Amino acid sequence: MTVTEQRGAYRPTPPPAWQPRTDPVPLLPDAEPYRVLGTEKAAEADPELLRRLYAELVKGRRYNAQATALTKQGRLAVYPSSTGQEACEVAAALVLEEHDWLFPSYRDTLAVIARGVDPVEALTLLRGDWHTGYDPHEHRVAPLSTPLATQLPHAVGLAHAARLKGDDVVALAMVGDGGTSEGDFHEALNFAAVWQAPVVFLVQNNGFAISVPLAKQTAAPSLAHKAVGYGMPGRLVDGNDAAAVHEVLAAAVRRARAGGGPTLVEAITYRVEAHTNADDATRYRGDAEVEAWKQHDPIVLLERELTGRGLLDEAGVEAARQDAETLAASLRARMNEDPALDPMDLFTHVYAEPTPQLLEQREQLRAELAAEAEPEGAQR
Ligand SMILES: Cc1ncc(C[n+]2csc(CCOP(=O)(O)OP(=O)(O)O)c2C)c(N)n1
Repeated sequence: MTVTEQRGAYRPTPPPAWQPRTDPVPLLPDAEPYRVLGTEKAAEADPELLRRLYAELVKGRRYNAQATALTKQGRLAVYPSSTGQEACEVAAALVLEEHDWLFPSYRDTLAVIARGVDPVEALTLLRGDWHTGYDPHEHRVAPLSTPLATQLPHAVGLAHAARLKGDDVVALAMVGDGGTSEGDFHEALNFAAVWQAPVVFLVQNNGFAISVPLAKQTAAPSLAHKAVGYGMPGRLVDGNDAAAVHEVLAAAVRRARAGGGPTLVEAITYRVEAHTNADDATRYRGDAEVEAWKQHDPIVLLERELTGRGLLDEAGVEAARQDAETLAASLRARMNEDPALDPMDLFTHVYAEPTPQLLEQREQLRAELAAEAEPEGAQR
């Protein structure tokens, strides 16, 4: 038989040991982001939960505005506003049990305070003070992470360890669309799926990584599709629909708690403000785009649903606004007090056992401070 005849007769068969590891079809995200508000599904949502979400969204929006104002007054070094993304922030916090863990990024202050962290302590890092500012163990909230995606392997490690110990803990880790390009994102998702760790990954796709639009970040059909490559379900949700985000995250948390493994949730949302107070967003995007997203505002969507169904009246709207004003007033007053800082704290908690160099530097600073504290003329 000639080679050509052999080729003609060749029937490809898979290598003997090969079979698909899992059926990819159930892992695929839906074609459209999941929505609840303004659809028939809204009737099934718990009215109490919707009202709670609403109150937190209104407070969150006011907190964002106040924190941004504090940067202009020199009271806060930097603030990455989550205006427009409040539904993701609040749903992520409310969906967890007290004994679960939240792993936020620098943009997620609202999720952190909605989980119970003191609103001023949550800003410590962004104020330029030392360390995290709050005790991560008190409310089970990891430090706000500035290095992109590094919080994700931490979340996986904690969740996996908890499972090994038999603790009923779920970790919810938040990351931006830009963060999905980091190696840490890949490593975290891979480990989580291989170990079936009880983790929920929430990607807030807000359109930009500073000035870099999503189109330059990935060629994937959606960020949720990335889940399939790791062997976990990917879910797409309207990130401005608080009821939908809560429902999708709640299902993912239940699945993780029951031993079903991790889920990747991509919430489609929009960063209405600039990246931080140090950014000029008009240099890379137009007003028309921002305006279009403002028409799909998370607070308006929920308020319309609640008032339309008689679950919220004008007095309720006013009460939520008043609560938000009280929070903002307290934030203003407390942030306008100069924090009492001890420069020697610089050396605390760097290492369990300070290095000789650190000890030497500590003594240098102590001597400098003591010399400064001496009364005028005493040094001459
Ligand atoms: C490892 C790392 N690389 C680069 C940066 C600089 N940086 C800070 S924010 C940012 C954009 C992140 O965008 P995205 O993940 O979409 O989150 P968003 O700010 O939109 O919430 C970059 C590149 C960083 N903080 N960490």
